[in-house]
Amino acid sequence: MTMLLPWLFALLTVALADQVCYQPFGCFQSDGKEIKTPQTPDVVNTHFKVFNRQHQTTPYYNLGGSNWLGSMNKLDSHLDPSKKTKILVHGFLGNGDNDWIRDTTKALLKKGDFNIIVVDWRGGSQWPYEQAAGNSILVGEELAVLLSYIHSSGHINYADVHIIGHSLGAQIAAQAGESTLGKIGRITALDPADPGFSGKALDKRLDKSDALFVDVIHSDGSHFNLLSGFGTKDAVGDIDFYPNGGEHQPGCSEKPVGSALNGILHGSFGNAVDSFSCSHSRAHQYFLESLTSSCKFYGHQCASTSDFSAGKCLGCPAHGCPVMGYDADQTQARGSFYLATSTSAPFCGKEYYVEVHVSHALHTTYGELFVTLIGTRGTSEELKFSKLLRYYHRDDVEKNVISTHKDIGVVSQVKVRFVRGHDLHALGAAHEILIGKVLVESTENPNVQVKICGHDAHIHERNTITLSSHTGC
Ligand SMILES: [Ca+2]
Repeated sequence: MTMLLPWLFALLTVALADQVCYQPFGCFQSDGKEIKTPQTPDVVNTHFKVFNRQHQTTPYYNLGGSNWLGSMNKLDSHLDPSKKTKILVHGFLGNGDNDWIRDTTKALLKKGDFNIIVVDWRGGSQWPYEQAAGNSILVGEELAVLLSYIHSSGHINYADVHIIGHSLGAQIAAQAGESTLGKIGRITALDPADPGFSGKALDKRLDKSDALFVDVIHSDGSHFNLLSGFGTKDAVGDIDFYPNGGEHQPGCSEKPVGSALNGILHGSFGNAVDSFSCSHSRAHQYFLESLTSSCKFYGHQCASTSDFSAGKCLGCPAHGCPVMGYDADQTQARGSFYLATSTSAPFCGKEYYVEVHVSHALHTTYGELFVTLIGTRGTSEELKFSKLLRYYHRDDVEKNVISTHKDIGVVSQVKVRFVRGHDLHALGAAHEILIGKVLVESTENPNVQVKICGHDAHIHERNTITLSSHTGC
């Protein structure tokens, strides 16, 4: 027994060391892996900045510093209780001056006469991720304390509060929603952070109980590998949108280390996260575009990415498709919704379902295809058709939903370009691809399919051919 006592003492010390308490925000534990205990509130140094239509670029009031709890009444007096409140929260490596926060603030104020509060926790959002993740839980509790105060003073209704958070900011929104006594109105989670949160108990991560309505945009849900995959793939909201499958966004080359270093070297460390993970940042870009564009990101209910790519979920029901972004709350639909976007801004476009049938005569090759659609109303930009480099065997059929910048009407011709891969997989692969036919349909009219025959046309690597025949295949 006496031998055990030092052991017990050691274990107790570890347990205590893995918990910190910062009243009135509560006590915080490490999970021993991806979540460290938070740094002190002084280090995290959270600021709450109030903006409105008269003060869109510099804060009307900036609450922060070591005595901010004693000054909550001053923030309070800068809110208009007759207006709804939008709260913006940045994520890992971000800060309250990030372009997307500034641009979204202005776009929201154009949309409506809101109180805007920007939560700036740059003191706690930096490397390493595990520390930022731990700090985010403290920031969530700080926000909950502030909201509870403003609510008790009669300056907001919880139901009129809408928190928009990116990455760890979405988990901060969840924590705040969890810890306020009344339910807040809405959380828009922009690629909510995955490591340290996915799979945890509901009170430790974003879920649909954190607000009356929770909408989620998944843009970087691939498996986390320190370079990408920062977002969760799990459906965690009332409504979850998976643009382009939700794992990897078209137009993102995902060369994170070099791009991030470039950002840091050029003094834009705060924006380094944007280059660090292009797909992760697309979520807030899509949300911002939903505020400023008349084009709608229509989502199609579907069981999986592969079903969507295979054209099984095209079209919209009679009551319409839900819309990703700001108008996501204008629907009664619930579940997982899929859509395609363009590869560059503006991202919202016109979706087409395309099938490429490889010829029976093909010798196996390895590469990727790009297509340009030519229709009655114009020509699309060149669109990346293959999601990744892949093998093409004889009689293969590749299916995908792609999005063009503009409505090109009924498609009559298609240009196909073949780019052969040059890695080890390409050893022995043919230097050309042969096309049997291409089928195209607009997602709005899934019953109208255009067949364009390839007649086993050969496309040599890096070459493009235009197909326009509609007979003989
Ligand atoms: Ca929760």
